[in-house]
Amino acid sequence: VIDHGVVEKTRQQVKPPSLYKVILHNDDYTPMDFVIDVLTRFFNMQYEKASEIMLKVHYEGMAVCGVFTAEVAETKVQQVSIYAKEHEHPLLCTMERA
Ligand code: TYC
Repeated sequence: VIDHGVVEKTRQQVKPPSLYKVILHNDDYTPMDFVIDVLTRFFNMQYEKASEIMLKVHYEGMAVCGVFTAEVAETKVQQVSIYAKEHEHPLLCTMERA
């Protein structure tokens, strides 16, 4: 019996995207209500979850607000930074590889 089927060997060429943690940092000046507003506005959190994360940042110095692909994480960092500047608050938002 002769098998004329085509032999194909494919590489796994689609790798999962790298993920990034978006981090909020504490400072002494940004009002607590503003941080809660940021978390509800840009991270789609309910008020209760936003309050919890805000307090974690306040007491522990920083907290992860979410984990995203690079482009989404970069957009979140930009949106938060611009929004904080517009309101003249020193709130710092950064990202790091998850
Ligand atoms: N530490 C701030 C205050 O006491 C509140 C605060 C929370 C600031 C979280 C920044 O990412 C932050 N008003």
